[in-house]
Amino acid sequence: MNALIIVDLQNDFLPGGALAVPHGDDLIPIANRLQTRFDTVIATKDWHPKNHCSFASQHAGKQVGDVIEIDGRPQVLWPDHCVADTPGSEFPASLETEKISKVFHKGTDPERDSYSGFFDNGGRYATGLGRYLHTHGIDTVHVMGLATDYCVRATAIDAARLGFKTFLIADACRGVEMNAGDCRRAIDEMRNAGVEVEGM
Ligand code: VGL
Ligand code: ZN
Repeated sequence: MNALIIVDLQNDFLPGGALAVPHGDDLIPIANRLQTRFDTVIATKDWHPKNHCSFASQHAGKQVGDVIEIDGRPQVLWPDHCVADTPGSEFPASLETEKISKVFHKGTDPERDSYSGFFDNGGRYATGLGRYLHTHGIDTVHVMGLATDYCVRATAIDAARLGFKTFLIADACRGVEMNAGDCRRAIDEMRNAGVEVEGM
């Protein structure tokens, strides 16, 4: 069975938000249309405490865009974003949410970041998404959302690694593109991980 996974389509990632992804708002009508084609629709939300380690504000002398090391891995520092239970962490008002059967929150631990909807960046703690899909007999996932080069990338790669037949709906994703070519590279990495890229 098929499921649509909508990644991090939240106000803070839309134009005007704290970590705006260019043209992120294009995805609202696209998500509304795509949802009608799937029996199961799942969403992820970036959901941080206000002292989250990925926020530049938590590291003296550091700025947004700097890269530090957390747990032996490089960590990009972001503006404060998607703080749990704030307007920025909500779905946009015009997103249809009736068909979303479950929302998986990630990045909730102040000490670790989580780009993937399945695991934290160290791959140690599961969100429950993988188990949910298995329990519901879902073997195929179609991934869309924000941002191509971070959370979409990580979510699609983990889905493929976990053995789900995984499609990236490329024209239903938008990226941060901090460095030119980031989205292109992310798509290549997804392909190399066994993700089938459709819609481009
Ligand atoms: C994301 C940066 C920081 C994303 C989340 O949803 O792609 N990017 N937190
Ligand atoms: Zn985040």
